Amino acid sequence: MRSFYAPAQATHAPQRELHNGGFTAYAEVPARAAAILAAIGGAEAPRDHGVAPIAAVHDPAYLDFLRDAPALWAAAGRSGDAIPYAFPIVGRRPLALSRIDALLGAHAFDATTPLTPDSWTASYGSAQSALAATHAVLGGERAAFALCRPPGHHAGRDYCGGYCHLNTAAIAAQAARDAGIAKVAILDIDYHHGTGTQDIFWARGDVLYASVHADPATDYPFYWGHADERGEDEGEGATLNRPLPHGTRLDAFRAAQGELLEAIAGFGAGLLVVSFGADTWEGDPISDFALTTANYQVLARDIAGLGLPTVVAMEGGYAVEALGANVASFLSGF
Ligand code: Q9C
Ligand code: ZN
Repeated sequence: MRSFYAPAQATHAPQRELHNGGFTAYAEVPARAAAILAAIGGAEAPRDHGVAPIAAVHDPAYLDFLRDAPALWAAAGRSGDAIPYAFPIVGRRPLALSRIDALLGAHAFDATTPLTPDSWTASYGSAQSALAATHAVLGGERAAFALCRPPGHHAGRDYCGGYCHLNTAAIAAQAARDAGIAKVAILDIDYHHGTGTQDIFWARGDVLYASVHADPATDYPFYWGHADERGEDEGEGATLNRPLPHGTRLDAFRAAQGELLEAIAGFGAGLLVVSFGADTWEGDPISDFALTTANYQVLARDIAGLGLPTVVAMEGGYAVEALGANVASFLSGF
């Protein structure tokens, strides 16, 4: 399978993250990409498709923010990574503030996504990998893999969060729409619900968002991904959520994914984007599902059974020692 990765994606390397009330080492490390590359035998560098397909999903002011925030942070006399600590909760009036802390809070839904001077370049490369995989599939490849790191599915139109800055799956789906594919489906099987992807396509009927994930009653991101969230307006019924409990194994995961695959088949999608996270693995350090390495091939075979041109976009997976084997197992199912 053709795979895509830009070397600049390795440059984003925050020092630490706020985790359960204290600072811990940042889990979303560059070594994740190196482990995957080693297991799949390398990847092609993506062609540069420019900023336009990114701006088709994200607000221009947010893209400016991602580029400028680290310099504003340094100009405010701060050392280290830029981290927000105050947020405009729902109901506050929109204010155009320029103080770096106000900008950070206005463009993030959590405090676990530090920005470094390299975050923009790395995430831009991650988005280009998603676009290259999408164009490979549009050009006739049965499936292609975008080694997106930093990941993307928590990033919304104008906010970052959950280690994500640019929503690579959404950028891929939108690029397929803009290339003339009338309906696109996104299947998200990362351990965490894809907050940003759901928000981006919430009121749209042309892109189906379907996710299996840990129940947000117990797990991050808490405020998104409950079973009764089904989209609105044109998008009513085009968001599908299947929250599952801690300890979930292949049988229950596969059954939930199977329901979503049936819905995707009925939707009439011309292209599928899979947000694939290996943080559902039994040994993941920040997650609580119990899939095995071999299980990923089974899940991928079920997905491949749809017969749709498929873009696989990497999301989470934090057990670096097993990540390469887990990704290779999944890709082997195609
Ligand atoms: N105490 C992705 O997998 N931290 N993002 C959770 C739990 C954020 C995961 C903290 C997890 C984000 C792409
Ligand atoms: Zn995840």
